[in-house]
Amino acid sequence: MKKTVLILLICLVGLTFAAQRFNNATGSSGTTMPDIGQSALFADIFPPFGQGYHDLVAVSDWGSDVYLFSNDGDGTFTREYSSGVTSGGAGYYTGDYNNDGFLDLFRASISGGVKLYENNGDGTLTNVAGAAGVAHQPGWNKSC
Ligand SMILES: [Ca+2]
Ligand SMILES: [Ca+2]
Repeated sequence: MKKTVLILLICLVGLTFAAQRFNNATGSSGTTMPDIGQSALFADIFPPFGQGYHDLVAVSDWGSDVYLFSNDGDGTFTREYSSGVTSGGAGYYTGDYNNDGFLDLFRASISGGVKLYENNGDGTLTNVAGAAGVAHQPGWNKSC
């Protein structure tokens, strides 16, 4: 009896791991970028908020461009060109620095300094690094 239960448990664990596969959906999701990707994160940056569809921020210091994609909720993304976030970097970090309920973006860069983009809640973000006192950070900056 114990041997049968053990075999069933092993089979269930094996089926669970077998069901967790990843497929490359870059092309079908609309998130192709021509530059070498250096860092990326998923977060609820663009409206609508709170629906569980995290948006994508991908960046590279080598390409000097940032790729912001809003999640369409159907497995595809739309690139956001008018968000106000215009430059690449070594990485972005997200958090709600001003506690207004909208996730903001902090950009680190190898050569371009740091930027703090405050989320306006309407699909745009504003660089407030100067007002927040974090504009000039000499040297290489990197985020996770
Ligand atoms: Ca969203
Ligand atoms: Ca905020």
